[in-house]
Amino acid sequence: MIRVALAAALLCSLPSLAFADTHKVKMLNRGPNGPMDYDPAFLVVKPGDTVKFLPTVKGHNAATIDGFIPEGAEPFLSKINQEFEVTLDKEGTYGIKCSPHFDMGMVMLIKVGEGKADAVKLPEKLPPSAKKRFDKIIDTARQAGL
Ligand SMILES: [Cu+2]
Repeated sequence: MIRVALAAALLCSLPSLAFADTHKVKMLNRGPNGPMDYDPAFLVVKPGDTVKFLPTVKGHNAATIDGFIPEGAEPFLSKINQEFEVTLDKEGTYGIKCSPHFDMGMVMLIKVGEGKADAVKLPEKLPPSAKKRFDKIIDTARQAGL
């Protein structure tokens, strides 16, 4: 009996695993949004999906921005020039920066779960170029209906 219950519990948890996706993000010296860019710079993913950052061009990384991740989410910091994978479980908005190019506006947004770009609340303290890029990313996402 216990064995049957366990098997049922396992089966019930399988669908979410089976449909978890991996999303690739290129790190670039120049991208669709300008110099020092992530492509795409706005991602909508499901809880449990994985985001893979690709060192397409040398000199970049991906790190969470302090105070700009969902409550209870784990911050992360990848090494420069290295491919990096992170699985995002907590729903909400993740602000991502490239550590060496944050001041130049190399940032992106990942939305985990429901919600539109309009609902993204930017932190108050951001380098001006990062704020400008976020505004552009949100505007583009809004126009695309995201
Ligand atoms: Cu960079």
